[in-house]
Amino acid sequence: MSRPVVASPPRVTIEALPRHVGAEVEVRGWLHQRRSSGRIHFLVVRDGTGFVQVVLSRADLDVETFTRADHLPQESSLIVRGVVRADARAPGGVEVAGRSLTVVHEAEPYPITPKAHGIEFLMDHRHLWLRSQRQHAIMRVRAEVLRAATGYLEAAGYLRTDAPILTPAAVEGTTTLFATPYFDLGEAYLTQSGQLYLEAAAMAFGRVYALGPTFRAERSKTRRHLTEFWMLEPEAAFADLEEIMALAEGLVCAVVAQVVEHRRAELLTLGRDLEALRRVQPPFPRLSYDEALARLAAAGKPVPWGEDLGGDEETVLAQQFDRPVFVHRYPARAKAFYMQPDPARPEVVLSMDLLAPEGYGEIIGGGQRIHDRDLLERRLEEHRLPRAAYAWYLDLRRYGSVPHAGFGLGVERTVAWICGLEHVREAIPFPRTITRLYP
Ligand code: NSS
Repeated sequence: MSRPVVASPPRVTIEALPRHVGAEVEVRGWLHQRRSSGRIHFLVVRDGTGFVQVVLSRADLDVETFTRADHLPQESSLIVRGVVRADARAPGGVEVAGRSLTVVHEAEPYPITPKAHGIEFLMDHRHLWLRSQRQHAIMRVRAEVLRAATGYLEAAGYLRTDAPILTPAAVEGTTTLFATPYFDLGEAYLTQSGQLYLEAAAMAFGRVYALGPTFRAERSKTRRHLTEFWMLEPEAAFADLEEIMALAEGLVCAVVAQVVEHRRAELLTLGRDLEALRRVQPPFPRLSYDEALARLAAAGKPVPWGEDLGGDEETVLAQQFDRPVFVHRYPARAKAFYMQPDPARPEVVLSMDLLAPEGYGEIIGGGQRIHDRDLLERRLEEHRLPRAAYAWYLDLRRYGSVPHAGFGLGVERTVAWICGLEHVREAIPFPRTITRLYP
């Protein structure tokens, strides 16, 4: 067996470079930026875990490679070998003194340049825009939000069960359904929420949750609306509105705390005010719908009793507090068919929305579900929903029905708030809105 004369250096991610100071390593990635003083070239390389400056000296490379390095277009893919040096001024505290450079692919002129581009141009190039430092920071926060949130629910005894995406019926009203022909069975709809299936799973397993894409054919063109977004939905048997509000409060506090702890660098890259996030501590204020209306009237934004609150109203309310605020007990007629009426006041339901601070609006919606079969049947009729499609859902009220509650957390709105983004479209890798299906 032949052995290599010189062992190749270990392949190291940029994130791990500080643990290899003084050693020779190999880094594989893409050229982000470069500049040169003539005798020395500085290449900023990214590999998906971070960015590092590679210093190439004429003395260390053959003439051809050294010359080529000064002409490489942005986003060319590279393999660099070199020695890791501590450098207090460098981001991450290290740089690499390059000893060899292999160009894997020389990129064509890259369309996204350091000059400012319009948002539509960037969205048309979303498949490339994702490579930017800003998008990298957002996606890492998004991943941390999901890790923290699912970890919190798992620790609280919630079992991940997930829900179907193709469904026969509406959850959140029939006006926002995406329909698709479904073989010989008529139409199927893309799910608006996994809730109905989670209620079945909660009666089977007690505490459950789902995480997946949900869809709304919503004609809203606001900075808070996507047509495809991800929802995290816990559901608990033997639970009421108060318990599910406590779960939402604990979940949001845990998520924000974990992001601030583990993704501080990313939040700073995004220019996020960490103090605002550190104020996200329990207890969150809890306003009834009636109290919310009184506050809105006092702020010069009167809402007639019975109407749902819109984005503007949510912003006015949320601005009165330094942390998320619950609004509970909405009028029944403003909410979905499955909401449990308040026994003390049947014209309102045991629902809750959680409004994020700083104008980000509703990030959570949920509450207690109707557990009485007769009442649920009446509600289906009032909402003109086809009974046959909900027969299985009514069954849950026939075999050991219990009070139960749950909610849905909108992942993109939560990420947009924690990152301080202007629009939810940056909080998902490939956003879908009413005007965008590409890339
Ligand atoms: O319509 S929700 O308020 N509630 C439900 O769908 C319940 N069936 C969930 C449940 O109880 N299991 O939506 C929940 C959250 C809402 O607070 C927003 O944060 C988010 O889902 N959401 C959206 N995000 C982005 N774009 C759109 N269009 C959108 N609609 C809701």
